[in-house]
Amino acid sequence: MERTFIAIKPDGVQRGLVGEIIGRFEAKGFTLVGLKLIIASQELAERHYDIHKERPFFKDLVSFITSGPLVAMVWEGDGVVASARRIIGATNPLTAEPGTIRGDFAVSIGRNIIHGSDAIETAQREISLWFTDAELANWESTMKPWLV
Ligand code: 3AN
Repeated sequence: MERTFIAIKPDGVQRGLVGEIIGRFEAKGFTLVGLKLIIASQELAERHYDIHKERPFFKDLVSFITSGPLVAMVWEGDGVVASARRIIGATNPLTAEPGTIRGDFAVSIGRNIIHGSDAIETAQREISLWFTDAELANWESTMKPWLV
């Protein structure tokens, strides 16, 4: 089953948007398989954003992402990587469509509330960076017994 890595960045947590954002993924029908509130270390943040290390905003990006608690999550479902990107909206919140998370709640590219993996391979790399196998739920073996 396809999985993606989603992080509600420190600005989203500080603005009290955690419930709203999780609700959008739940309502869409994706399954939550991993969730934790953490303050990312410098090393973890630099590894996560490794692809941007030559960009002029890299230092600010790492300092922002390590500045406070963030909510790291793994969501599962058919087509979840691409669908989550559509739910999140464009990188620049000013051009993100209304109805997307960034379109509804943000104005600044440097404070755009949420991260979502951009491809299946990226998702696999990011999930193993942020979570151990033991921290991820295997819904197939538990069968959601509380829904029957
Ligand atoms: P996305 O998060 O939509 O995949 P990326 O991967 O291009 O976008 O950029 C990663 C993060 O880097 C963005 N979420 C944003 O916070 C930051 N970022 C991207 N471009 C800029 C920029 N021009 N100035 C400041 N921060 C940026």
